[in-house]
Amino acid sequence: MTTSKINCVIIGDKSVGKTTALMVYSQKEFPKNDIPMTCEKIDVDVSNDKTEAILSLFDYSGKEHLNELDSNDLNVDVFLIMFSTVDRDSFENIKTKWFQEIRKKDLQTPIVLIGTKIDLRNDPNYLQDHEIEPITKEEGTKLAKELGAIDYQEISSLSLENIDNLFRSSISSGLKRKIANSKKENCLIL
Ligand SMILES: Nc1nc2c(ncn2[C@@H]2O[C@H](COP(=O)(O)OP(=O)(O)OP(=O)(O)O)[C@@H](O)[C@H]2O)c(=O)[nH]1
Ligand SMILES: [Mg+2]
Repeated sequence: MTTSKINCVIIGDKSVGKTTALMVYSQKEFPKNDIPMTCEKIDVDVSNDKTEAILSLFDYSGKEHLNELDSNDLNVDVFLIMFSTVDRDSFENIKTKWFQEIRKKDLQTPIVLIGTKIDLRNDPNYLQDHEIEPITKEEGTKLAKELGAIDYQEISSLSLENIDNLFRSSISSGLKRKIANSKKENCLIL
């Protein structure tokens, strides 16, 4: 059995919880100590009975621009774009910044849209204290459809809600993309 390598790039505004989500997925608990700005790259063995696969997660700081990233060299199989469900600016920036930066140079690679920190969205005191109008599941789903994202997922790294499901679905999308690409390459050789 050959091992597939799925390259997954995670982007989104500063502080939406990208690094935390990766750390929680790979370590299965909310980080107790300070969270680094990025964990740069984590490789997770996601093999099962049928497939041997490594998921390579590339983490970028929200300060960066995708233009500055070498996404061609990375051979991205799936992009995860994250916003915080309790930060409307981060939601608006999906459409005006992150989505455009991806599609400017890459029309094909699948995108999964992710709303983070749903534990805070479910906390009426937090919403009231910070005068936040949270982003609803309907709004997230609508934006994902509008942008042609293959999936919309909501997570909480604090309660671990939906974390495994998110990465499972991303692996499956990345693998499909990889298989489609390798078929194309084989056709070219023929
Ligand atoms: N309540 C709650 N807090 C979270 C969650 N995920 C992350 N945080 C907190 O949000 C803050 C920012 O998290 P990071 O993971 O550093 O965010 P980031 O998107 O990597 O930010 P940059 O690297 O600056 O782009 C930290 O204080 C985390 O503890 C969550 O699901 N729930
Ligand atoms: Mg980070």
